[in-house]
Amino acid sequence: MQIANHAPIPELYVSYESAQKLKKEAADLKSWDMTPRQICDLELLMSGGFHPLKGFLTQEDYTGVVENMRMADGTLWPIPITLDVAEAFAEGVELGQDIALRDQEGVILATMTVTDRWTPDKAREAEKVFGADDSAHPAVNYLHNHAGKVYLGGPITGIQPPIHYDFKARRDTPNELRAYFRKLGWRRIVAFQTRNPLHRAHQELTFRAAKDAAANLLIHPVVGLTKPGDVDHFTRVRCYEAVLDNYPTATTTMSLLNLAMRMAGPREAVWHGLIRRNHGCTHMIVGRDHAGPGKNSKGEDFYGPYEAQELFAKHQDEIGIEMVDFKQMVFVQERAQYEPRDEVEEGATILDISGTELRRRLREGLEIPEWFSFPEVVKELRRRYPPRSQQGFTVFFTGFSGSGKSTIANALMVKLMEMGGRPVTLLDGDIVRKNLSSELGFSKEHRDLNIRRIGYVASEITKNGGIAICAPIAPYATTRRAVREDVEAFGAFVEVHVATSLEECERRDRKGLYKLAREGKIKEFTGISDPYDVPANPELSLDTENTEVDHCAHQVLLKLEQMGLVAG
Ligand code: PPS
Repeated sequence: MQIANHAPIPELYVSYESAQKLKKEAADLKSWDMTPRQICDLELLMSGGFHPLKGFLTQEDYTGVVENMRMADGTLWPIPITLDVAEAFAEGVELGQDIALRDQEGVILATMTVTDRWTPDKAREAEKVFGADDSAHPAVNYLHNHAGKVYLGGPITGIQPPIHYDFKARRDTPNELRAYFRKLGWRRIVAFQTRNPLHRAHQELTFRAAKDAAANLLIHPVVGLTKPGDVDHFTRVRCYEAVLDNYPTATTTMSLLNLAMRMAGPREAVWHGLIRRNHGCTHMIVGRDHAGPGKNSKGEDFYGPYEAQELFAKHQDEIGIEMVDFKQMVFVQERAQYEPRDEVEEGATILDISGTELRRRLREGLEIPEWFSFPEVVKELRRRYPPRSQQGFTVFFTGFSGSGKSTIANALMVKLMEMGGRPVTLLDGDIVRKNLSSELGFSKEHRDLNIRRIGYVASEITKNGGIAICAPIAPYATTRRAVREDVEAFGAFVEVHVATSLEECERRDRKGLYKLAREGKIKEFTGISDPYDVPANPELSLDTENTEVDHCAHQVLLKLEQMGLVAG
């Protein structure tokens, strides 16, 4: 049964007194520490955002949802809301048993009576729900590589909502939004779902959509989990707040939705509609490629551009919300204004900046014109994505003992400090072994641990805008690759192979270690009695045998300049 948009929606919380009591009792229950995605799902289950669901899906409901988007009783529901757990945990749960659901700090948020436990056919779920069993789809990747093997289902008793420390005043439950609409006398409300920063074209299209539908506007951005690689929600919310000032105050409001998106295109659009209906909206804007996951492993789109609109339209009455077409707005140069693309006069000059082009301009510190976005939004994005020459990065030297890594790394550090701008940290092999890894030896396991620690520190430095210079032997290619991945999540990783030959290192033998290694007095010595994987594709390879240290460091600087990491 659908609930009128101004009436309250059922929540799964018990009263305050019962919650206090239940919380104490629940401390003795077997408990499951939920993943970030499960916490998002639980919040919307408890608040009524996922109404009419009463808990994590049972097996029968799951099968119906996967196979034909319907619960066992026929209710439309397109996305499986499942509690995936580890096999070992599932084995210890009996049917009919209550379990406690905790957040990542151990706070009990709810209890669940486990009525169902089963091992799902994940390939089938991927095919039916996401359209293909292809791990290029973020939700399929999650399903196969992150989600537990077993699903538990059953009704939830809500104790308290997950705790949020950020943007508290901007988060509303469905009933809070319904009450707000009721108070303001808003009876027709268009929702705009988004996971991206809003620019002028979005402002124009949402404003126009609301005007066309003779409705008020709810900007309803997702701040739970979105597509990997998206602009983080902290930055986005600051951007949204700036854009909000550009709407007439009496017409528009914004609220943050702690949803874990699946990027399931058409099914996701239907799901978004149901969620918005529960939040008291009457209309929703659905655009081209709504909630699209990007390209599949063959480089093709997962869904057709209008599939989401078609599926939504088909179920519109049942969803209980009217679809508003997303009009693509473009800037017409001659008229210095935004117009729907299909209404632009022939021969007019259309200006547009794609997402890729915007990222390039941010990266290179290039101009982003006023017609494209609001100055406050651009300022926030520039703060978050400074040009490469202001971002953190890591230079990772690798090579034999005595190859000259430390000497060149030191020279590079001094040169970078002379240039100024960013803090520089040297993580030299010997220094790290003294301060971070003093308990470690030179077995493969210990060397890996040592390098992973260096990688972790370097990635933190990179994340926070500094320069990390690392200079360990780092003999294993796989470990170097893992460090590269850690660092590249936040900035550039520049691998420099100090390619001094073993013969030359041994000839120099500055610390007298090669002699001891040859005599067998030092075991597992790199190059003598332990392996060294020569880097296959380093950003730079240095020949120290015929080149001065100063020149080697200068070559690294030139490489950094070429990569745009330091200003030329
Ligand atoms: S690793 O493999 O990256 O963890 O090594 P690293 O932390 O860079 O430490 C290398 C320095 O330790 C000294 N040393 C040895 N090196 C290699 N193998 C063995 N068995 C060994 N035992 C001691 C050596 O002085 C290395 O210093 P560098 O600065 O590389 O010359």
